[in-house]
Amino acid sequence: IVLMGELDQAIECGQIEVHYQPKLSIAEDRISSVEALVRWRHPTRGMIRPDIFIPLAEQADRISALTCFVIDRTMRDLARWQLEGFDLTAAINISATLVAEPSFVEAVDALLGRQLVPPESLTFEVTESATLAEPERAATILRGYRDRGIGVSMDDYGTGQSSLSYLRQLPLTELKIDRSFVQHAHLNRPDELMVQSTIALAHDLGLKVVAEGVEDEGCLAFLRSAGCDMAQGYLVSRPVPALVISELLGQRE
Ligand code: G
Ligand code: G
Ligand code: G
Ligand code: MN
Ligand code: NA
Repeated sequence: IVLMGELDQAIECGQIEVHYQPKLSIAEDRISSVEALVRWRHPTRGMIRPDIFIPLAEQADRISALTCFVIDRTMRDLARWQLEGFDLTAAINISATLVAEPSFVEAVDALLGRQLVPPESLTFEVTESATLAEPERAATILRGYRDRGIGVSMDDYGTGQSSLSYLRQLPLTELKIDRSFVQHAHLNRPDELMVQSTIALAHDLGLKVVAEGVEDEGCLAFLRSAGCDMAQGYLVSRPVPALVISELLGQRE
């Protein structure tokens, strides 16, 4: 919590950085999207991971300000990539506490109002925990984002309590299968079945499917044969700074 006293200043001083991890469109064999992942380059503590400071920011009521910074940074970087001619979208992680927060919608509207990128090129990634606490409230707020054109993705799918039939009630566009199921899906039958059936059911619901944690070629080949739409993981790239994304996109032209 001591850290939180420094957060606003850290944002102003440029200590908060946004890195991006690509999502590979499997059928097209190209990077079609990136996920924004925040980092804090602290002057004395070194690089602080989001798992450490995101929960603190949530508790200290700073998560809205931090997320607005991440969205702003992402929109600027994405606008530049789109100007360079790349057909790219970007995803931002939205904490459970913000999904339940109607006032955050107004902050998002202010950011969209600057028209840096079309809302259709943004996706919000939310977790099951965000929607399970108060499903109807979450569905209403997420519907508002969908109405504005923003995509909504269910992150870390499979680790929570929800079922795909429950997910049908949420206005989702995408489902991300958690890496714990993906990593060994080409090596182990139960994980293979879990991934295959999740892809089939998600497609029945009209959702795009992203496999997280793809670390080797065998896994990517399995996902391709299973009809998975996108792959994310160390095989494609670790999370990297915006400049490295430009290089990756340029290399593959
Ligand atoms: O690569 P990595 O260590 O960055 O990510 C760790 C976790 O931090 C992930 O679960 C990711 O969803 C979360 N995370 C990263 N950036 C953000 C952010 O801007 N907002 C929120 N709420 N979570 C984030
Ligand atoms: O929870 P979320 O999926 O939003 O966070 C992504 C986290 O997963 C980050 O910490 C990121 O560094 C990590 N990650 C991304 N790709 C891989 C991968 O292929 N393998 C492993 N082990 N971790 C990954
Ligand atoms: O050729 P290269 O070493 O970049 O590819 C590594 C693996 O990542 C390949 O097997 C390929 O399937 C996958 N890949 C596909 N598209 C991309 C991309 O746009 N960037 C990167 N880094 N890897 C990609
Ligand atoms: Mn995510
Ligand atoms: Na995830």
